[in-house]
Amino acid sequence: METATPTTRKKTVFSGIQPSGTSTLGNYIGALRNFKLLEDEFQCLYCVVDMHAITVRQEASKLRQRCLELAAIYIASGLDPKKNIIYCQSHVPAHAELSWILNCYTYMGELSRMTQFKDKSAKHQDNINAGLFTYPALMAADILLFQTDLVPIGADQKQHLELTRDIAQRFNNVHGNVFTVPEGYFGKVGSRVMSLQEPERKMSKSDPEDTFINLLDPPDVIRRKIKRAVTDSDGEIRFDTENKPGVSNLLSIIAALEYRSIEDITAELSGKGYGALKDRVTDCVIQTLEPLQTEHKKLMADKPYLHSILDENAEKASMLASRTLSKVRRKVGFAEHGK
Ligand code: AQP
Repeated sequence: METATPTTRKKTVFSGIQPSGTSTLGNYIGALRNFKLLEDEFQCLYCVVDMHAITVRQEASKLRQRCLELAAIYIASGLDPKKNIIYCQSHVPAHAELSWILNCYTYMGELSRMTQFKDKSAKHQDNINAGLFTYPALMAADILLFQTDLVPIGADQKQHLELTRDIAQRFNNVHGNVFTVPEGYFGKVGSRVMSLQEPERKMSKSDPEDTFINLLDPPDVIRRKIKRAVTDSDGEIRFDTENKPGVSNLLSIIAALEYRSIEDITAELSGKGYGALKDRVTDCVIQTLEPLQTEHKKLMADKPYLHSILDENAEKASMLASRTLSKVRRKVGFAEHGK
């Protein structure tokens, strides 16, 4: 008689980026470059979260284009689309369905404490919509749908992940062990890359152009933006986020991109001027982005290929999602159908 060899399930990773603009160096350092590190050990799902993007007004034709652009960025960053499930959130309706259910397990008080909601409502006072408010319940659905173990994200998403964990535990307390309670995965340096113009604020793709490096910026634009980056007037290269946020941000960018410690980079540049610091950051960013940009250009020239990847992977994601969703439907008491 044959004995079955026990199969160990690979743990699951889920993360997403909004196609609300072209991704920034912040998205790259805080999230994207960590994705590749996980692809061998985990079953990874990397999502283009277009449903999150419409919590802020988007131009339809641009959003459509950016979804493809972001899928191409994922692949150009080195992710193998056969190994990783790279897909669009709106192609898998299970995200919306679970999100509705989880809305009913999320409290208004919790949602109103979310920093991103406060920041974005201040930025978009003419459009403080319910989707912006319940964004974290959709994010919880994204993650919990796949029984995710690990979520590689930047520091700005920590609060949303905490809420996801709370929602999962709350649901499990009522209905038994339905959801895996996920952990965050954060890089050692660079989990919060700051704006080049206001280094007290995080770098964001929907802020004015000169505040961020866009991953597809050509070298001359990168050089110009970094040259204009805000520093301070004391002229000393030292890491001190409170008193020298601009200089500290530039040091962190080099440290993160070269996987070195901040102390190491500071020692290397100590005694030099801010011009030298900026040249060093510029070279390092250009060098990092060059291969990604070359690959991205090739991919964008083959849209049918990109569409085929997204279609294929949406199907895989839907299949995985349906396992969790049917369990959830049963647990909450929805009537059976199709029997
Ligand atoms: N500045 C940042 N430093 C480090 N990590 C960052 N992330 C975003 N900004 C930084 C991480 O990138 C991933 C994708 O983020 P997102 O696009 O889903 O949403 P976001 O956090 O709201 O990013 P943006 O660029 O600020 O987008 P907009 O301007 O549209 O709101 C997440 O893991 C995030 O932590």
